[in-house]
Amino acid sequence: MKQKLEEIRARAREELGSVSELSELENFRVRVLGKKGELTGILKSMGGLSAEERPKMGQLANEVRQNIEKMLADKIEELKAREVQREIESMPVFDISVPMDTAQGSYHPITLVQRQCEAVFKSMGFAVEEYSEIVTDYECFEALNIPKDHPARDMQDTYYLENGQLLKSHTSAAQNAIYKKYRDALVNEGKPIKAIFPGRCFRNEATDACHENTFFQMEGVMVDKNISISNLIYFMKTMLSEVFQKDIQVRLRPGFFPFVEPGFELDISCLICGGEGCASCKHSGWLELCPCGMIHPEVLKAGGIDPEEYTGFAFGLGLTRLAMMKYGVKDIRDLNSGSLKALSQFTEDE
Ligand code: FA5
Repeated sequence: MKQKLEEIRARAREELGSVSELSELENFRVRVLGKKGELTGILKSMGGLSAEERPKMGQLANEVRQNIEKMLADKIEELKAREVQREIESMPVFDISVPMDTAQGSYHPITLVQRQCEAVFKSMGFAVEEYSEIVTDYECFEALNIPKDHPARDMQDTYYLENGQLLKSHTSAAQNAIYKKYRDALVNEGKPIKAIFPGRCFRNEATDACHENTFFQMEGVMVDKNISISNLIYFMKTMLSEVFQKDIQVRLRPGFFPFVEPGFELDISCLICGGEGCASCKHSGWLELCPCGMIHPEVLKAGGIDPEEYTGFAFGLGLTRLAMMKYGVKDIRDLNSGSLKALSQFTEDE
């Protein structure tokens, strides 16, 4: 039996050495290690051995089995690596020096308006900040004066991860971190906090011509001594006139957000229908674009800023809707469609 086992091991080594296709290995496994395989057959016949011989042969048989399993696993690895290598070698070689003969790509309309807004705010001394798309409940709600069970959460149902974090439903989720980042410079050096932070937002909501479940906003905050609503209005006006490069009709009306007091809705007259009413503006002639307001004292406190000494404004510009208005895109869903035919029309400024 010992000899048979050694023979099986030697033959397995030889056979595996010559296999060159992964598909052949399954046949080998069934033939040698399978239920009716050679090795299993030998194990079954061990009943006929003497009590003295049995444990020795049992040990050797196990050893041989483990050896063959290891050789098989190594061979699978080797052949898989060879397959990947073959695939890499069969890929077309890209020569970057060859002139392009196909149409050039173009920037997404949202990227274009985001860059335009960033340029406007940078020129007015605002820093541009980036913030994670995955945030904590504290950042997205609690730090913004929206405690658990507050009805304002219903408007911003989002997608939750198993660890309790969530995909941010608005760029306001970065406010707390921004205040903490800049408060020392504000308090110790008297530098006002001026920052914008564009980002992707997610909401669990039904989509229509002006609502997406994934869209972009651009938050802006300014905090200093004696900041008032007139500062807020000045920056909003400047941003809109620079982006649109023409007069557009806006209206400011009261709006409720737990993190500002007072709060406003800033709407623009729909540029798709000229204010007559259409699907893009839910037939109202106006599109909610940029809610804003004076930062609530509780929110400043959560960011480590004394509301007795400092005030500030915040706004949450709907970048995706701004792109719709700027480029005359009637249905917001086209912007996420990935349709190159639709999106490649927008090439200005780059
Ligand atoms: C907010 O998200 C507040 N965080 C904005 C804010 C910031 C208020 C700072 C005050 C101070 P709201 O849910 O209304 O608010 O969204 C703000 C803007 O984002 C909307 O006016 C709209 O332009 C855009 N927006 C909101 N939901 C969607 C959506 N589902 N699809 C596309 N754009 C949206």
